[in-house]
Amino acid sequence: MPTALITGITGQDGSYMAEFLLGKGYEVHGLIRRTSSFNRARIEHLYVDPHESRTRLHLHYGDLGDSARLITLLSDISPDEVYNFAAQSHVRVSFDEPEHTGDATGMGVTRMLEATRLSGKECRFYQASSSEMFGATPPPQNEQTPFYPRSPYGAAKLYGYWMTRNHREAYGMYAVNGILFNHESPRRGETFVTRKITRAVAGIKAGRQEHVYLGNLDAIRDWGYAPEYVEGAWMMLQADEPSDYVLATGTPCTVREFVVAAFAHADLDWEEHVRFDERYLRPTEVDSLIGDASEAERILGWKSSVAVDELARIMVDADIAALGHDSSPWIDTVTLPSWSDDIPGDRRP
Ligand code: NDP
Ligand code: GDR
Repeated sequence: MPTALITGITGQDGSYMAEFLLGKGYEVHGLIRRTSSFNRARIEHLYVDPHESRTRLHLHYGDLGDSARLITLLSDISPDEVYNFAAQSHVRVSFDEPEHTGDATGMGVTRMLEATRLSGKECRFYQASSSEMFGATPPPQNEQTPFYPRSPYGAAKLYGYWMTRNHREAYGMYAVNGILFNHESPRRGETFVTRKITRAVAGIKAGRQEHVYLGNLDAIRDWGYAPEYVEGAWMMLQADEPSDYVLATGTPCTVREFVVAAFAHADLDWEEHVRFDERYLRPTEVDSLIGDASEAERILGWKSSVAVDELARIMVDADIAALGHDSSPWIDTVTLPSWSDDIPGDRRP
């Protein structure tokens, strides 16, 4: 049974990856942060009480800021694959918290790479790199495109990208960068623009709110469906040779076009409900990201299949359904297990 460690398992991608790997028969370990209230809704449905039956999902407290903890965990778990999804992942927030973003999103990668290297085991390493690294470089963007980050987040990801490449070249590690363009789902964080829009559509439809405040509607993004992208990340670690790949749909869409699609799906007139708030503008914006994922298709056989209009419909439907039974949109409330262990970091029986 292969063993994987996922950092950022409580986030969108980490939760889909956990689900995907458990489905493939992996033993899955996840790094979680200690928080004052539970934030495990995205993986709640995967939880099995270890007191009652054997589980292949194990959670461990830790933080990308804590090298000693990471070194101990990596040598203890000794995984075959590491998926480093953990990061301060919000671009706008990175302008408010540039130092913290540099530490978690940038230096955190080095800590994970070093902990993996020092564990002494042959282990494949996936780094969640980002199309934000292309920043101001015009589209289409692929693996050969020069980088020009436009935010503290983009700069931190670029550092992580190069550290990953350097570990591959310096130490012969199987360490790769997935340069992923935006990918969304009903599990998307509520303050990223697609989810903010689809939640607002659901709220307006239900009569719970009247307006949603947005920033730049002209930005162009290449939005895909997250479950397909985590499968692509896994495929990168199964290839014969380590290499970096872009994953994208290749289809441009403005924020405004996403708004139109989401509101239209709920039979709402967006112009009656969308308002502008300059607080959502960024000091430096990334105007246009459109990926060219032909290398991933050629070498890995990966190709996205969910188009952006369908993505908007999936997300609106999930948010409307969630409002109907007042729960998270990805959880079936009837089958919900409850967390009972207060020491999820403990792997001993
Ligand atoms: P999320 O914001 O949904 O999840 C981020 C995860 O990282 C959460 O589990 C969070 O934990 C964890 N985390 C944050 N800081 C730390 C830390 N210091 N130590 C340990 N864990 C930490 O991100 P996504 O799932 O959307 O993205 C996954 C990764 O892929 C991120 O690195 C992101 O930057 C990158 N990426 C995402 C893209 C996208 O479109 N989604 C595109 C390209 C790259 P907690 O729940 O406790 O906050
Ligand atoms: P992004 O995603 O910055 O591309 O980073 P986000 O959804 O935050 O913004 C996309 C575009 O929408 C514009 N926008 C708004 N954005 C937010 N969040 N809120 C608003 O109200 C709003 N109004 C307009 C933004 O200016 C931007 O142009 C995401 C993250 O997942 C990163 O971690 C990841 O690396 C990149 O995608 C690829």
